[in-house]
Amino acid sequence: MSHLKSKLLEKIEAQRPRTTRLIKEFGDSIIDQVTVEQAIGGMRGIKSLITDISYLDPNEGIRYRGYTLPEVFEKLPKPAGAEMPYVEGLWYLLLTGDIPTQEEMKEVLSDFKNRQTVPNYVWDVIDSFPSKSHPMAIISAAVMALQRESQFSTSYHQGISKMDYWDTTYEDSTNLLAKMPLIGAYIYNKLYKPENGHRYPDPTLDFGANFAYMIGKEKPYDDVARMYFIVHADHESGNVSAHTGHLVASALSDIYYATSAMINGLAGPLHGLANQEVLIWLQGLQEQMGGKVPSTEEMKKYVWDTLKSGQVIPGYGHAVLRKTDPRYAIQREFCLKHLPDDKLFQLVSRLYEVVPDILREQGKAKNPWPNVDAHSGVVQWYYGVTEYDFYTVLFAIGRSVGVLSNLVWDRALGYALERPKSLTTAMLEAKVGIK
Ligand code: HAX
Repeated sequence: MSHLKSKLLEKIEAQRPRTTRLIKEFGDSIIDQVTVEQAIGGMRGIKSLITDISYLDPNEGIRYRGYTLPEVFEKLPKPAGAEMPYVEGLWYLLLTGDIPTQEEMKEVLSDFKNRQTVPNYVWDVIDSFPSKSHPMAIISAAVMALQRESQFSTSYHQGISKMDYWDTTYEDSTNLLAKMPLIGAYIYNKLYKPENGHRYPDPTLDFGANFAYMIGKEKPYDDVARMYFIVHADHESGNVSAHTGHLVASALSDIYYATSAMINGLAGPLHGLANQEVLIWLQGLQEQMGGKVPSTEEMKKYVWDTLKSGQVIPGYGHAVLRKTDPRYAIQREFCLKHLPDDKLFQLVSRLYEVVPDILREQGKAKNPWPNVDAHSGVVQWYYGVTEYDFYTVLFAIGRSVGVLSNLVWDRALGYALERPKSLTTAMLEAKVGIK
């Protein structure tokens, strides 16, 4: 057993009695109440999911295993000469709660390399997609095709003990995660850069650098890729992608079914696709200006026109956050260092000075501040990844790190089949006294 896996088992064994005790001794304790508005309004804020992988504070933003994002970037080991840490190190951190040492890091890196072989039928599935298919549909299908490789599914049907479900789920999860950059890069090259051909990973490179290499990008895009995958990895359990993954896996569907489903949820414009929408929206502004830099008044008008036409301002607002997203701030810092004079970056920065006041004045959005998606497209665009349809695929690769580590823990702690209760409208009316 690898060091990571044995450490994980230790942590699982230490954690199990805590979960059992909570259910057995405190099962009836009340942790929240549900209002009519919450039941109709997308269950916003109801405390009914458990994860130790990450926690989202409305004001502070996300913490991974207790670490803020700046701490994660500072503490995780980095490849020699790199500014951003190993994605594989984040996998270690999310699974165990510990920052890997250099020695531990080496083992995880080599484990990932041993799991990179993608069966040919996956390339066939990708190749068979008709033109103009969205890359999110393609990656979802590619992950789905891999389901036949599931060790969990095989061992479940052989009758393994519930206590061991985590083991094959861990194997499946690491197997899939190691392949995600290869699948993403193949889709990118097929759709947008056929001249790159089918690039196989370089065994000397890590997760982020290999992705950069396979899509034909030079340094510092390897750091961009690492940063991008890490900031998008996890946002606790209630967001659409993480929750979908958890829900599907709660039926003991294996991680391939669950990850494909999480990708489908991420593909919506109110969730992951917002990063693509931001670029389209920014380009709309630039087109309207005919190449001229918009004045503050012109930007204000564009924002108001968007709102008046009944659309949302993409990249702003959040269901939980009430301050500027630290994932936005990290990307902004990167831009200040690497592309301070970029026109698109400057436009995004100037919009920051305009949009929150307008959203406040409009008085609808509970959070007028930017989220991660307001910034992510700008960085990609600068480094030549201008195919904005693809941005959510990058998000999906990053989000897999968080969702898959959650799924391993779901199995380890024996989390139950999800099955909330629904009411009819008439029942709800009767409950509040409407006759
Ligand atoms: N522009 C205009 N109106 C907005 C808004 C925005 N950016 N954000 C919220 N609102 C509106 C909502 O549409 C809602 O209007 P109605 O009452 O007419 O339905 C009202 O303000 C209250 O919404 P809320 O409670 O503040 O926000 P929700 O929790 O319902 O929704 C969303 C959160 C992220 C979906 C929302 O802020 C939004 O649509 N933002 C733009 C899309 C976006 O950036 N999505 C990415 C979010 C981050 C993420 O998941 N990334 O993957």
